[in-house]
Amino acid sequence: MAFQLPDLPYAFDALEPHIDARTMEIHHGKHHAGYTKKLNAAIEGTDLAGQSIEAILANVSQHGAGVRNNGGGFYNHRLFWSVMSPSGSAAPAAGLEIAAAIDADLGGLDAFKDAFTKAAATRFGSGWAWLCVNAEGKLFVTSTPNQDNPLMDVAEEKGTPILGVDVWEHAYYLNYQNRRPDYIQAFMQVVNWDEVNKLYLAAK
Ligand code: MN3
Repeated sequence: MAFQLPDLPYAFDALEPHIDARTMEIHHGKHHAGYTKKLNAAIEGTDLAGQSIEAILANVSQHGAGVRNNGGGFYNHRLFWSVMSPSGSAAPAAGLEIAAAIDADLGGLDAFKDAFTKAAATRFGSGWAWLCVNAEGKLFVTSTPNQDNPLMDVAEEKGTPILGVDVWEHAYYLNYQNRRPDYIQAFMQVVNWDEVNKLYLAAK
């Protein structure tokens, strides 16, 4: 069964003014659709067809660049849409387990935001910054180049992503041009912490 481009869980303009509608429309309808289509083409007729995306990424070093780039692109954007929301916020509700974990593992919300923002701002060229859960169930912040992610066996730091921000220019250039830090700040205003908390509990 082929991988499917997921519907956006909100309208293209739902994240304005933080993320503009035209960027969302192109990003989902062209970029994510493209990764999904090319992933399906890369695995069609191989023993990867029918595997979960997580299983494919876990052994991605054994596959070609098409599987690495498009498999990562498929997974990363699917997570990205889900961790933003028009009802998102800059901080998790105090009662959520993720709030306590950020305090315990990362030294508090401000320290997390500094680390995450720095990881996103300093990723040279194209890539992603991540909040992840490691094998011991602890949170860590990291970044990866291109469409790589921490599920991949090629990643420097491995774990399960529960929050990710896309810092490819296609994610922000129409509205923010070269001002990546402004885009990162805007992203941080629309984080769907309920979803991040759900992903945290599932990964832990
Ligand atoms: Mn993208």
